[in-house]
Amino acid sequence: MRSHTLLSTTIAFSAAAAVALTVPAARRAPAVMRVDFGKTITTTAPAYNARIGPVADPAIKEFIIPITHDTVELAKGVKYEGWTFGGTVPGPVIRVREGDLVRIKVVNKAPMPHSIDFHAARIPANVAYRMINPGDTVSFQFTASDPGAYMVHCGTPPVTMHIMQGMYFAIIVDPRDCWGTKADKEFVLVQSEFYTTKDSTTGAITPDWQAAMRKNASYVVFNGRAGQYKESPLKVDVGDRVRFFVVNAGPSFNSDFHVVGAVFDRVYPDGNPDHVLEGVQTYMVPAGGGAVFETVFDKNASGEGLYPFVTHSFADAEKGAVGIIQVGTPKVFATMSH
Ligand SMILES: [Cu+2]
Repeated sequence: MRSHTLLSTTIAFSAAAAVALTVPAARRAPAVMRVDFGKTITTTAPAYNARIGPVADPAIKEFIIPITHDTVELAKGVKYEGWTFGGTVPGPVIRVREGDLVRIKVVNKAPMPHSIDFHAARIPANVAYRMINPGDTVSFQFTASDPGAYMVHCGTPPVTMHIMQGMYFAIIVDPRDCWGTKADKEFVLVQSEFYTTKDSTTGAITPDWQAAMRKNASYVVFNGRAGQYKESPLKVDVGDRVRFFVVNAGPSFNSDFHVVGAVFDRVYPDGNPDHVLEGVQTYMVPAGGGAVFETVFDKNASGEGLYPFVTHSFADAEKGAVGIIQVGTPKVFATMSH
């Protein structure tokens, strides 16, 4: 199982910047950042890396995204044959800036047709999002003109099946003029559901289409695995302003995002800072939507301690959509009700 972070993106950009410095300014080509999600590999253990680095500077960003069928883990010890972008569920995070030219090349290395659908793009769907047969590629580009936190997914029918099998990831479009606040830590959380059953002969965990049609989820998760951030909390420091990019991949549930023990001083529906809300307890991210949440873990308020994050639709939290934010190094680990 593989995973990727923007760390490698940042490294790639640093190398490109170093080269650019040696070229006379008059002849310098626009800087291009290239990332191949088949090669930039990091770990998913002990949890999918939710922390992301800042957006890279080059105004042209190219991404090569392989589609593969890979073994993933839906909950501790529960292996599953997922369908993926880049080998993990969710796939790698893409981070660009408003106004960037985004070039996408998707390579279908899986044994069946798939496709891709960028919610951040304004583009003819019949061209960019067409079916990609096994062994084929599709390439397109778009200008990221709308800041936000967006879903990317496979759009091959039945879409419910391709999403519940794991074919989604987040793209963040930073506003041209930044976010208006300076975050000390940033995390991406992609909520989604899995619908599974156990094969009576092989014992394998397999997709359950009927359960998906009844919206009877087996697991509801953040970043592909039930409860992973209960065992591996998201760690921040006392005093940090923390920005969460929450994308809801569905395929069918809303996400009622909430942090126990904190209040969001800012929420940007769709992730667009023009939509700012202030003083928010819970905000609903629809299936296929995204939002940005900010809070400060101030020492005089939500200071050192443990803070569960959940979908406040609690039947879904019971199925795995819950994690912990650890602020500082609390000495007493009390049993919590979440
Ligand atoms: Cu697909």
